[in-house]
Amino acid sequence: MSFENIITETHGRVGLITLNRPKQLNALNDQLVDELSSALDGFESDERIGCIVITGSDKAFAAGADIGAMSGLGFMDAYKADYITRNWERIKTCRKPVIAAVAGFALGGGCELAMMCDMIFAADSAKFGQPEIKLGTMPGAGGTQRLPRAISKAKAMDMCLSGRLIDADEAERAGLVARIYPASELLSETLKAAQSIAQFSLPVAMMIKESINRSFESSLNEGILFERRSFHSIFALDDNKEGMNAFLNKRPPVFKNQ
Ligand code: DAK
Repeated sequence: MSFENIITETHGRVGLITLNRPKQLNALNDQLVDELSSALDGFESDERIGCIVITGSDKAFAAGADIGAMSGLGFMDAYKADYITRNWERIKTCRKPVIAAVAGFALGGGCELAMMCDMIFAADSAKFGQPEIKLGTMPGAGGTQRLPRAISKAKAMDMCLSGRLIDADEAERAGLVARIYPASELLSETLKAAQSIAQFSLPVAMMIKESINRSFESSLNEGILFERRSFHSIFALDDNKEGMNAFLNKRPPVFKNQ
């Protein structure tokens, strides 16, 4: 498929999606979000892909929703069109692991997009923020919900109410970011990490992701029960036998994703 606002590539078992509206600092409009959703559909259904990376440019992962496109909207326009919602949800429902590789600005909807991914690797140049309040609006794609879960109520309130940006170090200290790399190494290191995840058993990786995500939606006891049943079911996989036999025979495992 050809896209106008994103670029897709495959690197071994990794699907790479690069947001590509450089003149608008990758501001997110309907078309970009539709394309992102189609690209995710493609990588999800491709058995050769085991992990997905979403990235932007050196200057911006994404500087938020497209303010020009939003500025003319009335309540009824946004409500009737279910503004942005439908395809944003596609990222949330992705079952394969997704890493956001963030350099430069990740603001507003851009920060929310990064948080919808399973983890964020940041360049030392990254800046995260929810500056919507400065525009007379509020986070609308999960910022008020995912930030407090990721970084505490105090930091979430600070970011959303002051609109101030935090750098990569502060984001890592707060727990928003999993790893930081020098900007020039961000993509290569992220692809390396993604390759490493993608060579493990895909059903096992998917069950780990599902189980961690379940922890946000359930009590501890229910979550542990979910984890235990998933763990039990993994004994049915050929990959489970392969992983353990390979260890016992001192050889690398060859997973077949079944
Ligand atoms: N939208 C549209 N264009 C943008 C943009 C944005 N968010 N951010 C930057 N641009 C454009 C600029 O207008 C400029 O265009 P030209 O003037 O060259 O034509 C170009 O990108 C370069 O920007 P600057 O000249 O401003 O570059 P600087 O380096 O000086 O500053 C900056 C970079 C990122 C600090 C600055 O551009 C900035 O503050 N941008 C706005 C950031 C922002 O406020 N973001 C939050 C937007 S509100 C929802 C889901 C999500 C959302 C809402 C609803 N639903 C599910 C319902 C999300 C809302 C938001 O994200």
